[in-house]
Amino acid sequence: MPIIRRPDWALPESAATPESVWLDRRALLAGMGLGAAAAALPAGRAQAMGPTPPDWPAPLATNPAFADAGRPRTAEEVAATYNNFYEFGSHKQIYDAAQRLETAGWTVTVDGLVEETFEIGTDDLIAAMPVEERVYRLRCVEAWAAVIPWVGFPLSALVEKARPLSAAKYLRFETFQNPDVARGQRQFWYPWPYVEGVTIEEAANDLSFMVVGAYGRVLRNQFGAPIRLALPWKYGFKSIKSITRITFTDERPVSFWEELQSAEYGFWANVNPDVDHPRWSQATERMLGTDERLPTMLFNGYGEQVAHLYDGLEAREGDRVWR
Ligand SMILES: Nc1nc2c(c(=O)[nH]1)N[C@H]1C(S)=C(S)[C@@H](COP(=O)(O)O)O[C@H]1N2
Ligand SMILES: [Mo]
Repeated sequence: MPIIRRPDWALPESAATPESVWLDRRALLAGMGLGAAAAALPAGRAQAMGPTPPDWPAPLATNPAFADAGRPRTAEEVAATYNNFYEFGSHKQIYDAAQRLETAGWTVTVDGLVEETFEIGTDDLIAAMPVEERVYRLRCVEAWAAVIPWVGFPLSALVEKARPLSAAKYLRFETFQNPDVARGQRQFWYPWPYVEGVTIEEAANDLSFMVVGAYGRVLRNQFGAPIRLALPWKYGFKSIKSITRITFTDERPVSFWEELQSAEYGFWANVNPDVDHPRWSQATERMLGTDERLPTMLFNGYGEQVAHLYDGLEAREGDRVWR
């Protein structure tokens, strides 16, 4: 794998965070200083990643099609201490704050253009779904990347269970809202709750995965417990955490980041090394836990499974397909 030296344009991730939408240049520079300080924290910090959840009950089979992500998997203590979860703060070390989220008794509501609306407990949902392990690459729009062994089930199985009407064209996902628990939600300038969406064809694609565990364990809160999405060919912000509602609709959902800054974060957000973010290059990515910059892959390397979903779309939507 070629290793690329950090070029001059490579902004630190603190500057690349979507939050810098709100910062003027002076504040941005101050933020870059803070980012450097955080990166220099002693290694011992990595041990504190919150309580250890129970192991996923055996048997847990790894899907052979997704057993090897082509790059070494990111160490659990690295992936679990560097997270985007703005409900708990607009920085990466939210693993402590996220422990305040109560996930016992969690339910997901499935509504909109379906034969029958229902609300189901995550435990009952998991019991009804074909759970397996898949090792997926994750590529954040901020140009960092990871390889994570998720536990979950195909979103297509949930779509089947929901029995959507033929008029349903999109799925709209919504995260919990509780500013008493998630202090980030007191930042009133964000359009809470976090919302994301996919087309029904994207949802039916085998890659779309509903995640309920990671690293062979029940999902840690900071990863978006008790249930989140993983769409490995799209920028990470599409992979919404701690889902409470899934609505089938004929209207394209407007996502959290799209509502904040549609020029930078669109609906499609497919990974592409050749289409830069307006404020930084997407040509390379830093693997978490390393200083290596590796080349970004088109569709994050999953083009064979998903490229056909976007045939002709670029002609209609231009580079929106890639942001
Ligand atoms: N509800 C919610 N989901 C979210 C986010 C968030 O802030 N809130 N951040 C997104 C972003 S930007 C990324 S890169 C991934 C990060 O997932 P990870 O922390 O499990 O690596 O979660 C995504 N899902
Ligand atoms: Mo992200």
